[in-house]
Parts: sequence; C-alpha cells; structure tokens
Amino acid sequence: MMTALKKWTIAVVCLLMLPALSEAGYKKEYKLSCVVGPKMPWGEGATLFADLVRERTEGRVNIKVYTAGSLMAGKQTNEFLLLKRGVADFAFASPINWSSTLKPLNLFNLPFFFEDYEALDKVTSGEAGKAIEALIAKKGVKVLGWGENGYREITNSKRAIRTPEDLKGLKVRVVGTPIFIDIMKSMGANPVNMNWGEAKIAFQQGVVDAQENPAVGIEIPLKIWQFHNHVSFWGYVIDPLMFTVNQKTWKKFSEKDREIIRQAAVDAGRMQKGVVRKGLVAPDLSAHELMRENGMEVTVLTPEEKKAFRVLTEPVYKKWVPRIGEELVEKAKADMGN
Ligand code: X2X
Repeated sequence: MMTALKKWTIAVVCLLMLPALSEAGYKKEYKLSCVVGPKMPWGEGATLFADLVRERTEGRVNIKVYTAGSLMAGKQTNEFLLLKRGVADFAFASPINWSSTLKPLNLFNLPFFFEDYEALDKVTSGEAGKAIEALIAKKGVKVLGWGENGYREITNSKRAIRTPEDLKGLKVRVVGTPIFIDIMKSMGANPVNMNWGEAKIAFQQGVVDAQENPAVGIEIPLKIWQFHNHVSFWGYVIDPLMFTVNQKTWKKFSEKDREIIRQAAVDAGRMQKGVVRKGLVAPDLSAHELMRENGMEVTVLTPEEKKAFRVLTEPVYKKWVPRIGEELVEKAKADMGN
C-alpha cells in the first residue's frame, strides 16, 4: 500500500515536471530561420543558440532550427518579411539578406568601409548599431545579439585577382540584393545574382567564374577548392549576423525567459564570432594555410591594392549613402573614430 508520504512525493514530482512541458501562452515549438546549412559556423551558431535557450529555460522555450533557407524555399531575400509576419519566430540572419527590404542595412554592404574587426564591433555595439536595432524594432522585429559570417573574400577559377584589371569581365555570383550588382559593376566585374541554394551547382557547372563569401564561415566548410583555385583576401565587405525574434512572439515570453534568451544570443554570438575569425589575422593565418594546402593560390591585398578597388566604387557611395541615410553612415564613422 502506498504511504501518504509516497503519494505526496509523486504529486510534487509531477507538479515540478509540468512547467518544464508547458508555460501559459507558449508554443510547443518555435521556428528559427537560417539561410545556410547546419555544418557552416553560421548554422552551428543557430543550433548553439537554440540549445542554450532550451537548456537554460529547462525546455520551456523549444526552438527548432530550419537551415538552408527551408522556411522560405531558398529565397533568402524574403527572410525578413517571413519573420515579420511570424512564419518564422526567430532568425539568425545576415543584414545582406534583409537589406533589399530594409535599405539602411546596406550600411554593412558599403565596400571597403570596415577596415578591421574592431571597426565592425565598434559599429554594432555603438550608436549606429543602436539606431539599426531601433529601426528593425519599428518594423516588428527585435535584435537580441550579434554574430558574424565574416569578411567576404573573392574566389574564382580563372586567375589571381590583385588589381581591377584581374577582376575585369569575370562572371561573379552575388546575392540578390541590388547594391551588390552595383558594387561588382563599378569594379569591372560581370555580376549574376543567385540564391545561395542554387550557387553550389552554378560553381560546379562553371556557370559563373567567381563568388565572394567568408573564408572560414563559408568557403572552407564548402571546400570551395573543388570549384575555384584562386582566393583573394581583399576584405571588401564584412557580413555580421543578428539573432532576431518577432516582437509578438517576444512579448509572450515571461520576463525571466526573455532575459535567458537575450543572454543566450549574446553568448552564442560571442562564441560563433570567435570561430569565424580564427586563422585569418597574423600571426595565426591557419585558414590561409588550409586553403593553400588544398591547392588554392592565396592572394592577400595590401592597403594600396585595396584602395585601387575602393576608388572605383565611388559611384556606389554616391547612389547608396542617401538610401542608407547620411546620418546613419556618419554615426557609423563616428563609432569607428573616423
Ligand atoms: O548567399 C550568400 O552568399 C550568403 C550565404 O553568404 C548569405 O546568405 C549572405
């Protein structure tokens, strides 16, 4: 026969388990959108965030990661609208994919604007970063923390690129965000826009000669040397990432869970940034070395060589700074100490 104490213990254990399974107004599962696959540091960062949130909320907030753009059938420039409408609850997103919808985010696409990692960090954590978070909030989405895809370095199957002459006429795959077409044209290349989901086949079939993506973030995990044997480190654009959540979803979380989720985004972002920055700055150039070991010719541009490209992009600044907003660009410059 069960003693009163035993019955009481069972009742308490059951009660303790309940909140772990359901919290009033919470969904059983939240959807997180991610444009790339689970094996890229970007996808791993998304999974890390979801795991931290699940663990720290003791299962109250259960986030499922939808990689490879699967929530938007690969159409990466639709991601912001899907998140805004609540088709996705969360996204670990690149401003590149949102900047056709949110023009000020083209700040991060300005060529040769961010000299080094420190400059980018100053902007994302500074006044410009705050202004960007505020404008995204106005559209119904909250930024929880920042991660990184990385500096976008160009690879190709034709020749080493060190000067604009080398880039001339090369067919370069870019994201379907208008500023990238303008940037590539200004530097003399022949851009073709394409979703990431179709890009690998295009590299394989030689439909394009070149592409630009972060070395550690994308090119090395993709084994880009299967398609391209030249890489140029020119650091023309740096692509941060943002952990984000739909505001309506956000408001339904308890204060305690919001704090946990915010902290998980900061922690996952810090770790993920550490991963994609590794091996790219002297004395640790192991990422360059790895590309070389896999048969790639590695070209690192000097500041003067970068400048030769930068001057050609002047029309891009003329056209896009007004669209981004002079004030935001000035804020970013001030954050960087320029
Ligand atoms: O499409 C790309 O190049 C990628 C994966 O880097 C982005 O989503 C911006």
